[in-house]
Amino acid sequence: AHTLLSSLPIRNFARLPVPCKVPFSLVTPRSGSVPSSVQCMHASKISNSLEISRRSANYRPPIWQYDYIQSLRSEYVEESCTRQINVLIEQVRMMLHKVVDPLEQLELIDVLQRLGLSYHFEAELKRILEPLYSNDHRGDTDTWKTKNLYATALKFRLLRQHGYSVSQDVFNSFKDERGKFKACLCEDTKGMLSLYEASFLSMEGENILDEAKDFSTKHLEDYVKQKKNKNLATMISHSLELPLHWRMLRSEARWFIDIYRSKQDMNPILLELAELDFNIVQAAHQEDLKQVSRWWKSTGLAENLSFARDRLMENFLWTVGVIFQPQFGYCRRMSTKVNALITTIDDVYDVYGTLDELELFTDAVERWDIDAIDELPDYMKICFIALHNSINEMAFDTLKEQGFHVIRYFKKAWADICRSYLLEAKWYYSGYTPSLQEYIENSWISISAPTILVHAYFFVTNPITKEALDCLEEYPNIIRWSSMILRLADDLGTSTDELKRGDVPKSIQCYMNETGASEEEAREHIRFLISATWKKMNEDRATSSPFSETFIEIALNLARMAQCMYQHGDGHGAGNHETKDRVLSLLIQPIPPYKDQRV
Ligand code: LA6
Ligand code: MN
Ligand code: MN
Ligand code: MN
Ligand code: MN
Repeated sequence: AHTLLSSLPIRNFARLPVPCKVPFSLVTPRSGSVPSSVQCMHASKISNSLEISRRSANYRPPIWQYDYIQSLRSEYVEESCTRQINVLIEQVRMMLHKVVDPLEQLELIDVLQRLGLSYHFEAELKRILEPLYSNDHRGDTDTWKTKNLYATALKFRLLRQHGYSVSQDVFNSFKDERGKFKACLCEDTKGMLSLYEASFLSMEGENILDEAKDFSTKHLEDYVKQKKNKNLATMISHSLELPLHWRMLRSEARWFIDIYRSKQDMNPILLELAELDFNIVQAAHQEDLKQVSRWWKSTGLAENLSFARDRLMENFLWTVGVIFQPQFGYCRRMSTKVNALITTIDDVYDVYGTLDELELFTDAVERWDIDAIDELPDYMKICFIALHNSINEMAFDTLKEQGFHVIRYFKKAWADICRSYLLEAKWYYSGYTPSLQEYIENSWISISAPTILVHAYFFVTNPITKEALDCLEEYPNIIRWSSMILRLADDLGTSTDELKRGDVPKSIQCYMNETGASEEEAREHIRFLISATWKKMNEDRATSSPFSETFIEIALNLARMAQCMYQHGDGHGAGNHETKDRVLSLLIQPIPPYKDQRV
């Protein structure tokens, strides 16, 4: 066993062509540490194929059973709902045409977005925002804007969200002669909240927005402590927990519909539309879920690889976070398959497989050749064929529909992720703790976001362009930043359990090892890196790219979904009550209509 371990191919790490470009250089310097000498702790685990002792993650069984999923029925699939919603949509369209006051226009847009309705009115929103943007740039001085922090920040946020380049200087008029935000602004809590939300659309180096964030955060925290206005305090606590710009859209819509219902100036038409739309969209999601759960059952992976997480529902929830609009059902169903395969294969590498087996599996994926399965143990044969069949079938869909042969992009994405998994397995078995930088260079791939996003590109794009494909192969920045946030959020939520069961040191532990920081300091640093990455993502989104708005939104939403899933620990794997409640409120239970409650 000793020889096996000491001959672990540390040197061969160089052969692994995993990290291409470094996502970005981290704040800490690279440490000079080399892989620590090998310990024989894990020797028994890989010594003899007859007595392999394997790790176990003791994952809980799934909460949501196949039969339960198949039994889901929604009354919102009916024709009468479609008729009713079309009437309401036209009423709101009229509303959008009638409103002329700029602040009222902005507020209407904000409410529509929060209620999850803006996807019906994209053209109208553009028609309103365009002149609001260009008037500023003609030098018109709207007094409402320079005097009103709430309105200025709201306008700034909405314009940036829609891709307009607005300078942070719009906030200069709220500063005093010493360059600090004016103390009197603290009285304006609504303005503070608006400023706080706007500050999350910042890019690197925008110091005014950094100050705005600190300034508003501090005052909002104070406000919550005073317990004055309960409704406002609820809104503020929610924002302080996670800003709007970082939130999963569906979850936010569900939350905001309840808030909106009890608002004094609530518009009943908007509320009725929001509730009906939510329920109709949910019904469409249920149909996707039922279909893809039949696929999951047919793979037999849950029974045959019983050491792995059986998380079909959670895997589906990710896709709803990534793209919720009803017309993207194909993307949700295919992405759920990708997620389920990733979740399973990740456990093969992290929990169950021996290093020898993992080498073979990685090789099979790189070759993408069915003949490669001969040498694999049975459980890996099933896993490989499920992967091979499912992904080839997706590639076939694209070939059929677009005449485009995409398998090489899929293959590369799976080879990249498996190589990154293998490197982590080698680190684990050799007891090596990388520097944070070295860890990140590999783990932004091993978190699976590049694989998810490369596949998603093909699920939502027609026609596919050569320009985008060239960019995709190299993993464009938008994919890197999204991956980085997913990785760091996952580490915050899962690394405690991972280390207990035996896994590579994650970002938190790498940073602690490198700097001597405490766990809490390390976590703080990781949260700081998440913020820094969001700024890069905001910047990237503002520059031109060969990708559609839909694809860019998918990348952003993946990061948002990660922050939602790991907000209270491991929402993906552990089966915690937060995820259970989220599944219930987003995917299972319709909103009881407001009208019924009035009767
Ligand atoms: C997280 O598992 C997991 F399975 C993911 C790949 C997260 C995102 C997945 C989707 C959308 P774990 P590791 C399917 O925390 O081993 O085990 O990379 O990932 O830390
Ligand atoms: Mn894992
Ligand atoms: Mn892993
Ligand atoms: Mn993890
Ligand atoms: Mn809890």
